[in-house]
Amino acid sequence: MDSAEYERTIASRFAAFDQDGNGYIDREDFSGAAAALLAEFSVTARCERGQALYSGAEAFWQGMAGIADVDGDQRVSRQEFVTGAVKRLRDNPGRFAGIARPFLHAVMAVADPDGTGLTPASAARALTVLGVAQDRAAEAARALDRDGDGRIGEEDVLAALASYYVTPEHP
Ligand SMILES: [Ca+2]
Ligand SMILES: [Ca+2]
Ligand SMILES: [Ca+2]
Repeated sequence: MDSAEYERTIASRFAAFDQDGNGYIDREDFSGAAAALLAEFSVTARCERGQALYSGAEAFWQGMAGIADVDGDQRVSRQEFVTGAVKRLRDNPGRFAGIARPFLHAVMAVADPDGTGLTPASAARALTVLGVAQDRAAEAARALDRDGDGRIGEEDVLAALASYYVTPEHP
């Protein structure tokens, strides 16, 4: 994959972060995603899991801004996302996983209230709330359960996220 193609792939990920579709990734995209997830899974914002989700979302935003908000205007433009992602994450997908981890941990707690492990069905609901088309969400959720035991672990999600957002798929 040449570098222009890589940048196009990264640019296509932008829309997944720009949850409200206003052309920028900013704090509201992350807090809005947290609010939508809490509503979907009937978890209140002020309980422990709700608070963890909001602080995970804020940490994710701060990490994203630290990597990509080059001009410091508290929003990440498409160009900043492409440049930041290409320059700083291509060789280090683990860094991306690091900034996403608290949010993912909190999402999984919200979507797995009894702590028995995240099911593909719940993961698909979470992905749908985050804007993934329903059939693609179901497919992606099934793929997350790599060993087919009906449960999805945090490492499964982190690995998939790093590869989805940062590393382009190889043909
Ligand atoms: Ca936005
Ligand atoms: Ca900016
Ligand atoms: Ca599994």
